[in-house]
Amino acid sequence: MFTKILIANRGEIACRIIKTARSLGVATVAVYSDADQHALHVKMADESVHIGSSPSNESYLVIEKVIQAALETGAEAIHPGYGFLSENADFCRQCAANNLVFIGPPIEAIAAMGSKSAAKTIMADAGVPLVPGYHGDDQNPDIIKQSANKMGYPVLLKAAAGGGGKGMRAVYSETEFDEALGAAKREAINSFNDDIMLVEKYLLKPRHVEIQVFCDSHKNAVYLFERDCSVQRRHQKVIEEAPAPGITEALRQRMGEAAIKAAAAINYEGAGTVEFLVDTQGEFFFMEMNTRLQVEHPVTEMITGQDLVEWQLRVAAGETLPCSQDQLNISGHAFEARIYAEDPDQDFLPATGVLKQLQTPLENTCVRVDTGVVEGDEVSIYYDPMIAKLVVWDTDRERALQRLAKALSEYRIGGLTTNIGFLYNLATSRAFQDGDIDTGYIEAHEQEIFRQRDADIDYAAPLAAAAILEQREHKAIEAAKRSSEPNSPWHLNNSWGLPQPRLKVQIQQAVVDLTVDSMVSVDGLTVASTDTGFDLFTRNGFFHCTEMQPDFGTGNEGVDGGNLNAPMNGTLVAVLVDTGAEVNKGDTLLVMEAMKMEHTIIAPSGGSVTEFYFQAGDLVDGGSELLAFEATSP
Ligand code: MV4
Repeated sequence: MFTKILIANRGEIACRIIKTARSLGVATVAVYSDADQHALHVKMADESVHIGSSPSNESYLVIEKVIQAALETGAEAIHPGYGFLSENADFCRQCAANNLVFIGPPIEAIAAMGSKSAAKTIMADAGVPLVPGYHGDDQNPDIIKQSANKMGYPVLLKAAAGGGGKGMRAVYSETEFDEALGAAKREAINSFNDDIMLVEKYLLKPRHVEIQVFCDSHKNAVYLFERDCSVQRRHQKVIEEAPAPGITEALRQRMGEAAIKAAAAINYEGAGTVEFLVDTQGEFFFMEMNTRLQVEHPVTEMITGQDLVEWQLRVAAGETLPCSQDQLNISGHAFEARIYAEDPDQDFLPATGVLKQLQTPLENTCVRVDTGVVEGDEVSIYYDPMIAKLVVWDTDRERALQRLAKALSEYRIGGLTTNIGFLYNLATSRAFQDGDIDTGYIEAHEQEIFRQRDADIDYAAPLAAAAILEQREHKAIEAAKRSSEPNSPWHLNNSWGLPQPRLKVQIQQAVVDLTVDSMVSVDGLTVASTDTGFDLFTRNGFFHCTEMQPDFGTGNEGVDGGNLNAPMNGTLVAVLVDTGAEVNKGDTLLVMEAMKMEHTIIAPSGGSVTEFYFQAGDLVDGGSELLAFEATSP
């Protein structure tokens, strides 16, 4: 086993790798950019080396700097994590040239999987099922079109160098073909500087099911079952799970064995993921192979009880696989939700800012939070705005999903916008609970997930009122405890002596006026205070709420020049105009404080206050006349 390794990454995956290395007694070296000077992964590592300024292409992606950091600290091996240099064949070469072990697959395997077309040719030769199509070197448009016509439409054009849906075009008829091919090639050139195209039969409503494989340098290979990553948004995974819903033992074994064949075809070593599309008939087709540890690997760890980073370190150090295939089993069900600093209501615009509040759900054997940030850290513009991966396990899918929803409702993040509400709505949506998922899930259930429907407001409004009154009750009790007169009736907050309390609340985009004639208590309701109001997590989904000052009016609406009464018991805190001074309709005359909120009393029309009956600091009973007002003649 290694004595010291360098982690060529940052954030949650760097912290995660350091944890396992530490458990194995392996010393760790972190690398960091200017922006990550105080980052958690730097604090966790035994040593750290500054490698450049904040932009990734001036730090984490600079091969020479990473290699230099490893050499100067005496690290024997480098773990690349995912992203950054993790699938960069040149980086692998330079590690080897400097006698540094690259904790990952051989260079040839990375190179072989770098092109979708080349990968498909290798897999076809290995007997791994492919989607019907063409992925040849002859890029004559007529050849590609003939293949499409022969397969029948719809077909999918894909860039061989592509990924994440870039350079991909669906074609529904021959008449569309030429334009679609041109567009796909232009996008491919712009994105990858390579416009080699392949064409496939377009599978409708497919599932993205991937198999975790592991191979050592002694020709041993196992699969650690599957993960379902179908729930994606614009080719970014949102929630992943293991095992995949609805996959039979027989299909699982067939896919696992096909994945092993794929790995063997490229003499694979280390952790790898073979991605398949599964169609509505239960047939599976090779999509691509990832030659790195995936972001979503924790769900596999939760159902198998294996530490995949430990496996990586052992295999890279020349050891044999820790388990044989018959020693691996699936236990229970796991989900991973990717918590992001982004605004789902602004088309998932990345959010930046300081994490003023950051409290994770209580972690235990069933709840795991992989994160690279702590309260007070800044989510910057330089890197992927993932805050954490929330991973949960339970004995079956239903219980695991309940645990996910509960954990999401317990997450407290303040200071920037997150996707937690979106994740909660997704996790509690009916079809997701039923396991009825495919790659189009989010688009197909957008209304339910984004919950912009006003209909929900009727459901949420009384809950919001209950939350506010509950919160006030709690504050009143706390205030009484701190008071020299704890039994004073002023500390009561149970609408004592008040007319029906009125509340004004913004719920999502709707503003509602509420007269609350009774507390509403609903089981399964969680209220989370945030810096912009409070969040309701209910069985009908997530609602962000902001309390607004209710418009109490004057109590003398329609009475021109009438006196103005106190809308409720309270304290007069400020008189804002002089007696006799001319005022306009709507001008603020005085401010009261009641129910821990300020209430303004405004001029009902143009005119002047002829007399104030109270002064600042006075306690005022609800309904008392506050002042005499003389309207100017219309
Ligand atoms: C497909 C497909 C349907 N039919 N290929 C999307 C990006 C890349 N991973 C491959 N992708 C797809 N390839 C055929 N022949 C549908 C997708 C697809 C998809 C696949 C997995 C997860 C999410 C997806 C979202 C949109 C489309």
